[in-house]
Amino acid sequence: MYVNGKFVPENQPVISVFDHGFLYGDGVFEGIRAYGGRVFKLREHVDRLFDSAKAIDLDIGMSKEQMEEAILETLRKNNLKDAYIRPIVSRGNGDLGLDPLKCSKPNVFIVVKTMSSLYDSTELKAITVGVRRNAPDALSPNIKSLNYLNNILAKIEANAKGGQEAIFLDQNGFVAEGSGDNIFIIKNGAVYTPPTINNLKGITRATAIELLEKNKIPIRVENLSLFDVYTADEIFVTGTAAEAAAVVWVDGRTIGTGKTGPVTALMLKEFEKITSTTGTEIYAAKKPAVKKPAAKKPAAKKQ
Ligand code: PXG
Repeated sequence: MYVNGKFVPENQPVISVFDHGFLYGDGVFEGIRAYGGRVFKLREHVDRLFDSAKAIDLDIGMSKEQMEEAILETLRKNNLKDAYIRPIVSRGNGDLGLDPLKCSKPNVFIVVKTMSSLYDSTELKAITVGVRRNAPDALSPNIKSLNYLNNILAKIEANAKGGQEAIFLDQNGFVAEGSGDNIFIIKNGAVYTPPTINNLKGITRATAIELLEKNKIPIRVENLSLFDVYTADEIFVTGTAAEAAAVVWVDGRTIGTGKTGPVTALMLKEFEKITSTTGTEIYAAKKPAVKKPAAKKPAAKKQ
């Protein structure tokens, strides 16, 4: 993995107990996927990482180009073509007090892993959880921060109530998102998703909207209620880890036919197509010098 400009074995301890990301969740992260040697929506993820950092007044200390190159180089060092990529930027080492001014420089980590699918099935049961999504005026859900306790609480509740995914409502009772994915509802041939005031500006969400528009399926961004969830013809969730998955059961109600519906099936197919044909090449032809030595050491430790 990448740690502040160096590559180190992934099992090597690299973080201090004084790191404010560890102590307070004071930092930001991204979750990115590579498919068949290409990183999907790399620039969009790096843009969001920098926006999250800006929102918490954290200077990452490197350019977006440098961040992209560090991500690609970490993948090359590990000879990965299909991977889950986790850039993490914490406020850095401080003291046991809250004051971020005590942290002189951020810590930057990039962890890469082979990826297996998130859920056992692409037909999920979801539970509307009692815990509300963080209010935008408390901790904006647009910030992909290292403090995911709100999401973990939702997941705990969904697990306890027999669901594979949680559905969050916001403080006003509007549908927000899942614990790690955005939500789409299909009714009478049109697709609906909530505005991003109460959820993460998902990159898969934006891709899904583009794909729906390309297929001339009406897509409307509006506030949704639990009534809309329970009476939907289909529901799907989107996320880098989840990709697109059907939600076929919510709080004891069967959604539509209880199987993956036609719009969700189309999205799954379109998503497979776009992830396998687009993205930033990891092993671009202009970098043969990097590729060669990497191929010579098959037993290299994972970095
Ligand atoms: N909402 C939240 C709260 C997320 O964390 C998404 C939506 C989807 O965004 P993208 O840009 O990926 O389409 C996310 C991101 C996990 C896991 O293990 C999921 C995410 C992040 C970290 C871990 O399920 N999803």
